Amino acid sequence: MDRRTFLTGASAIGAALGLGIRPLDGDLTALAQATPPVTPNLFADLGLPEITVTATADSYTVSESSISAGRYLVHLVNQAPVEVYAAFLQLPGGTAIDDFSALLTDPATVEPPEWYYTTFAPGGISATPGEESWVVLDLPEGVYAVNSDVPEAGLPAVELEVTGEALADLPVPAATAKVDMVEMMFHFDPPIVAGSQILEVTNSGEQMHFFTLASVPAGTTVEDFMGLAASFSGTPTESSLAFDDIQPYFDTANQSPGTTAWAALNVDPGTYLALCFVPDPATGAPHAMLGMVDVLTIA
Ligand SMILES: [Cu+2]
Repeated sequence: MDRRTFLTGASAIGAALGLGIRPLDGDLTALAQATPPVTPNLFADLGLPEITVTATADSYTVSESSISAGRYLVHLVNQAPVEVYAAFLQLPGGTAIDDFSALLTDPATVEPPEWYYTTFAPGGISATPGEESWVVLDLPEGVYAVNSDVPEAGLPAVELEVTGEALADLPVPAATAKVDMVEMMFHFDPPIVAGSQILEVTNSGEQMHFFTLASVPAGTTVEDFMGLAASFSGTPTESSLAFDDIQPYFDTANQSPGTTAWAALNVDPGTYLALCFVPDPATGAPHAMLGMVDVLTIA
């Protein structure tokens, strides 16, 4: 269910970024991923209950199957050979986890189910092969599909039942960087800096959003990105940015309007694109193509 493939289809640069598709020659060579530094668990002192999600080449497991509503530290351990997510979404009534898994793992699936961008999604985090990552999520009552969000991983989703009401007085992670997402922009305050930090990710908008950082060469501009993106739809471009210049670096999962999640982020100094590829329901265009893209110079 990689939103860059299953969820946006092959219609956009998002698909190209996610899969390493070269639109001009059709070569499916995997895109080299920049190697982020190891991210420590910055939430250990909060005393939050923990959910461990472990991915291997052929299994995807969640340490809990039934929990009380509340704020959780999600620990993703990726022993699979591809990047995977710990992504959470509520299954609509009547949708069986096996049916969702079948969609998730079917390489022929190119369109998400209609409910995908309107169901409740509290967020999530990815990890590169061999790495671990941490994110704090609020999980209200409901039946969730915890999933790898990557069809290439071929891993089934896992059902997680959440019951009851969360306590009112929950520990709040001490974020030193914040990103707010609305249509169609990011607002960074305080900004992301180099090194380890807690990044608070809030969706104040009306559509689903997520936050992705991709490494790009110094001097890259939004216009470079838009020019490259235009070339994917057949428009000749003068962009100095090449497809191979964009390297996935840090990914959060879909978040519904009104949600906040806290991710542990460790980032090297450099130049990055902030991107969201959730498709706009009215046009089908990924949010990045509608302006939800920024260049961040992180020092
Ligand atoms: Cu968005």
